[in-house]
Amino acid sequence: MKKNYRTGRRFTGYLLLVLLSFPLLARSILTGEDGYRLWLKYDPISSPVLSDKYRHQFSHWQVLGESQTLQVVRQELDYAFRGLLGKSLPVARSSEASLIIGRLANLPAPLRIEVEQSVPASKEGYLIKTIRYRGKTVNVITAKTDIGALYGTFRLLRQLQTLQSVDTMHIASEPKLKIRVLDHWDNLNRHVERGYAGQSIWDWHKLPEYIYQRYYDYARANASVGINGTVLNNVNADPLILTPRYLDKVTALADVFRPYGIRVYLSVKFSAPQLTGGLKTSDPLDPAVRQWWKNKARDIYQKIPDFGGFLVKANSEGQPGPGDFGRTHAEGANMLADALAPYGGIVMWRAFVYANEKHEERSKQAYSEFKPLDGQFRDNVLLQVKNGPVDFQPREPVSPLFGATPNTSLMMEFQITMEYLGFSTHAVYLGPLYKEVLETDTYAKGQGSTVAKVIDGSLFGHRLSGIAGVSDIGSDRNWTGHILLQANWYVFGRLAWDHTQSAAGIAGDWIKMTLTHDEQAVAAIEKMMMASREVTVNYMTPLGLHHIMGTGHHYGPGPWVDSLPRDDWNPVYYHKADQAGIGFDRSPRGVNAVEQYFSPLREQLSDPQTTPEKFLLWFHHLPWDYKIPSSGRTLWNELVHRYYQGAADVKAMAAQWDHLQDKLDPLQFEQVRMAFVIQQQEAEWWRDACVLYFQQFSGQPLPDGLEKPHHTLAYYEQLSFPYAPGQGGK
Ligand code: BDP
Repeated sequence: MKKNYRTGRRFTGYLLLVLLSFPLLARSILTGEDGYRLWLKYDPISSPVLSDKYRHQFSHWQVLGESQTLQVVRQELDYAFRGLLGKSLPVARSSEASLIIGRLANLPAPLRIEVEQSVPASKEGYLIKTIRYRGKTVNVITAKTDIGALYGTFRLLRQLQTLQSVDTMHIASEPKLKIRVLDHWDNLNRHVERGYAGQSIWDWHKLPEYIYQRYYDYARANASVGINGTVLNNVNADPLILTPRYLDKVTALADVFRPYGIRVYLSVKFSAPQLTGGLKTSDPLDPAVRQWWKNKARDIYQKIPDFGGFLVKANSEGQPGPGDFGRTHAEGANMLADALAPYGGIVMWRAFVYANEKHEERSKQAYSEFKPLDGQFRDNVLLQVKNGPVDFQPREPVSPLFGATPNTSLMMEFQITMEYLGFSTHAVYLGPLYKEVLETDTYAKGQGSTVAKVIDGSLFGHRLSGIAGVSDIGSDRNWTGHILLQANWYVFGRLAWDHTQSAAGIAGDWIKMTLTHDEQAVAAIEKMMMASREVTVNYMTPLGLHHIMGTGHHYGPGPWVDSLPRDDWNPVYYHKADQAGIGFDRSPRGVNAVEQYFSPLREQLSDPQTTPEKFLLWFHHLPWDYKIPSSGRTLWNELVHRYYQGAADVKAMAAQWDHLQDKLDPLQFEQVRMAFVIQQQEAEWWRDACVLYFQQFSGQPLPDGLEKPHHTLAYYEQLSFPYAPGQGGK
């Protein structure tokens, strides 16, 4: 009996183990696309008709020339054809080729004469053209440079990846912005400040010898969307990066990236001459300091002849800068610019400055600091301005600096990483945010003076132009911690190349290249992506609220935080909720931040009635019973409505995703599904915490019929997250 009993128990134990491990086993062998291949999957084209067509059209191909870049073209094309079309297509001699790729100068004369008129003037532009040549149909990809030919090649591949017609192609394209960089906030210990996708992809310890395949794949992905630069290290820079040992490591990466048209840049610490150079000062007017930077530039260019230049965060959030020596930002930037100029390098000098001593409202400080310096910067300096005047919030009006410095080239700084938008578990497609900013009219030179025209140089006739995106890339298998967030890297690159493209169109391309070709699924996911940013604004910071997230790590809601040493680090400073109402009065009756904008924007934003609702509480402190024009609701009811709507929309998005399961790769599906579980919880957390907190001031009930908050306000206030990822200062 006893034995039986024990056997029985063992049997039950086994059964339990088998039953329990079955789902585990099933999960553990879930195979599929883990996201590593990004949008360059090149899986076989499912339509046999199209596949045949492409095969026929490109039956024999030839790349003219032998540079490293053209080797890359050959490899990519062969790899892509093998994947997309199921077999290698033969490489041909010119006389029989149906696809010819090469720099204009390398084309046979008759072919060159045929196409040269249509080749874009810029060095990076390309032409893809189907022509009749020697009695045959020939497709030509050509450009002024090999890099242009590489961009053209990726463009052709996109036609195939998105199943477009290639019958008679005439695609001419060139970038609207010259400098198109990713800014990595990566520390030398591989911690990524505001990074949510694992460690830094740069394994500094193993460089320069050990070169991961990932470095090449990073370069391929960037080149495929036209990103032509990378700032390898954090703006809160470690001075060690400029020491010979690290420069050798940087050189190794620059060598990997060069054939892909990607230049390497470094963030530098302004006090490096003292910290690593042994000098007594870092005063930009001191001859020894100036010489130190000149020598440093010379050393760098000896190793990296195409080095891009420096990115500098100075006199901001504790970073050293020219102000420490009584000098202006222009004097600081120009010293570095002079050191780099002989080699063609540039300085990207950040305008994200608010730690000065003026005690002026934070949103006004960058303008006050830099506007008076307009015209004082060297030609090879770009002032790098964050899109909004405070800090990468889910929504901000544009920085008033755009358009305010006609004699200084401004570049855009966007955040791609999701510091203020839910880290790597909230599905937020940033295309609409970028477009909203780029299309905003500054009225700097009358109507039509969009931010895009300011930064592309066309408004004021600047030669140098640029855009930077703070990268969301890490060493996670799927690069960005969430498959859908790969789209933000992608859309950043595509808009950097051509800001006139639509966010929806780019999303559509990305979905087809990354997720599925199923038409219904593409349409559903595109719709979801396009709505996603507004959804998140609603459950985090509706109606112009901003900077009410948890302190330090910026994870989750923290509108109650009021204990930080500087006023303008505290969420209470930004929402200013009290019994009378909520919002920050930046109108002429308040801190008058609107004065920094051009007319008629200034007047429009001065009056709540003419201020777009999305910016209402950014510019105005309004009573709780203020009537919201579009809905007729009171401000309190509208606020609550938005919070609830945002959370409900996330639920709907998650349900929509579940619905698409059989149209998607199992692994991609599952990754996003799990992230949606978290996003739903966190959207409700945001909603409940904010509504309860603001309710203390409004003193009004929740409108009828709404689900009760899950916990008390006290519960939300005591939550703490010491290990939230991505924090600064690590
Ligand atoms: C803030 C980030 C901080 C960055 C800073 C910057 O919280 O980690 O160092 O921006 O852009 O948003 O310099």
